[in-house]
Parts: sequence; C-alpha cells; structure tokens
Amino acid sequence: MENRTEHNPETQRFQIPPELIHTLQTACQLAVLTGAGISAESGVPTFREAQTGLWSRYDPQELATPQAFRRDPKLVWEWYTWRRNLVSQADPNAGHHALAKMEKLVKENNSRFTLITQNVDGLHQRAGSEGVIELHGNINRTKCFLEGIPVEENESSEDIPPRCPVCGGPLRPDVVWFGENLSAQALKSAWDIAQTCDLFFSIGTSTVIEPAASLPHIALNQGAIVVEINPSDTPLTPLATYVLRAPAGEILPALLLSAWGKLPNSQ
Ligand code: BV8
Repeated sequence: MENRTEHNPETQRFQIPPELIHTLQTACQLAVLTGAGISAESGVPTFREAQTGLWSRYDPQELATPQAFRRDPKLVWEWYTWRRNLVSQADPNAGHHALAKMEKLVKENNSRFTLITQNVDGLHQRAGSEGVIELHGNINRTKCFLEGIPVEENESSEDIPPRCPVCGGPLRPDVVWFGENLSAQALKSAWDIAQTCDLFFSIGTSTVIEPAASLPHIALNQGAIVVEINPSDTPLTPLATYVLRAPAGEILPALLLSAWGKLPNSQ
C-alpha cells in the first residue's frame, strides 16, 4: 500500500508522504479521534489488553455496565478505584503533547481543530488540549447512580461505593458504560465536525466501539482525508487515505516537526 508509512530502522525516521504534510499544513478543519492506544505509552493499559492481577479474570466490557454495578456495586467501584490510581500515576506522553501543540499551531493559522476522545483518563487536558470532546466521560468525575447528578466524592466515607449526599444512593464514576447512551451534546459536536472536516485523524483506537467507530467513516463519506495512526491493523485500515503504522508517541512528534518544524514542548 503506497500510502502506508512504516518506521525505517536504517534511517531511524518515518518517511511521511510529503502530500500528507502539505494537507496537514493547509487543512481548514482538522478533527482528531483518539482511543486507548494514545495513552498506552503513558502506562495506561488499553481496553483490550489483559487486565493485571486481581482483575485478570474479569472482562472490562462485562464490568463497565450498569448491570454489573447493580449486581455488585462494590466490585465495580473498586475496579474504578484501581484504574483511577493507574491514571493518577500516569503522565501525558509525547503523543498527547504533540496534539496539544498541533492544536495551537492550527488555530494560529485560523483553522479549526477539534479533539474527540474515547478515553476517560483526562490526559489530553493535562497536556494542554482545549475543548476536548469526551465521548465516554471522565474516570476522575463522580455522579449519583440514581439521579445522575455530579457529586464531589467525600473521601472520608467508609461506604464502598460512597453514598450520594442528596438521595443516599450509591455513587458511580462519570463514564459512559456499555449499553448507556452517550451525552447527546458530545455526540452531536463530534458528528458535526466529522461531517465538515477536511482532515480526520483516527489515533490509537481499534475502531470497534460504537458510535465512536462511525466517526472516521462519516468523514470518509463526505470526502475528508482520513489518517489512521496505529501499530496494528483495524477495520478502518483498508479504507483510510493514509496509514501511519507506528506508535502515536513517536509519529505525532514526527508529524509536528515535518509540518511546522516544532517539537511538542517547544514554545
Ligand atoms: C450506545 C467508558 C446506545 C467506560 C467505554 C452498533 C453495533 C454493535 C454494537 C453497538 C452498536 N451501537 C452500540 C453498540 C453497543 C456498544 C458497542 O459498541 N459494543 C461493541 C462491543 C460492538 N456501544 C455502547 O454500548 C455505547 N452506547 O451506543 O448507546 C445503544 C446501546 C445499546 C445498543 C445499541 C445502542 C457506549 C460505548 C461506550 C462504552 N464505554 N469507556 C470505561 O472506560 O470504563 S468504551 C471503552 O472502550 C474505552 O472508552 C475505550 O476507549 C474503548 C475501547 O476502544 P479503544 O479506545 O479503541 O481501545 P482498544 O483497547 O479497543 O484499542 C486500542 C488500540 O490502540 C488498538 O488498536 C491498538 O493497536 C492501538 N495501540 C496500542 N498502542 C498504541 C496504539 N495506537 C497508537 N499508539 C500506541 N502506542
């Protein structure tokens, strides 16, 4: 496939197609969709990687559901506590920082840049990205399971899960579980930019989870250039305009350097 970029061990460089660099420099509306893969280099395990230790016998897709929470709220709450601790020890990697820098450079060029993420770890915001559309919520926020209202967690509570101070119901993480609807506003914003963008990046996602997985196809169908960044093939790979077969933390800084001569953390 001539539009595929692989890391060249001899030159230790990526041969990024010059026409892709030009497209990146001249895009009017750039949309980026990220998945768990962009946080992999920060040490946050992707959703499909085997869970470690205590959790190895559970399937995340079974635990991340309202049914699992109703059945065993303590187990699900402790799973999220374990994941929150993992996320709290992680830092944004060069891929997160490169996207935050790219956003600033694209906006300085009076073009539009929209970052849509399936991730719940908040690492994009910690790297400086603005206006991040969190399709699946944020693991660091908490809400009441019964009323759905945001709640500041009372750290001293002995209850597992802690109770809502308003209704006494159990608290839950403010994430979208399987079988739950996404925020209508977040979904509409993501849909709209996929419909209007001229360049769409799909980064670190297996493009399996709906409705997020439909976004790159919406972009393709309206004529956008679609770039996939992933070390492995996904269902999107055969359809993407360009496939950058590399880890996000390596290829995104290379794209930034090639297109703007900048490094992720430079001024
Ligand atoms: C909904 C929050 C209405 C919780 C998550 C249509 C057809 C079939 C099924 C459905 C459908 N529509 C809806 C469904 C049901 C379901 C679904 O999609 N099921 C799947 C299994 C088919 N969807 C829903 O339930 C959604 N709700 O649509 O409501 C409805 C309801 C029921 C029925 C119909 C309609 C809600 C989905 C949201 C679920 N919540 N997260 C939590 O985190 O605890 S999703 C969760 O999975 C994470 O957000 C995560 O992001 C996502 C996994 O996807 P990826 O991000 O892609 O991660 P993954 O591990 O899969 O892949 C990582 C990739 O990174 C890999 O490709 C790897 O190669 C790559 N990688 C690794 N290292 C690197 C890298 N890439 C770059 N650099 C690296 N270094």
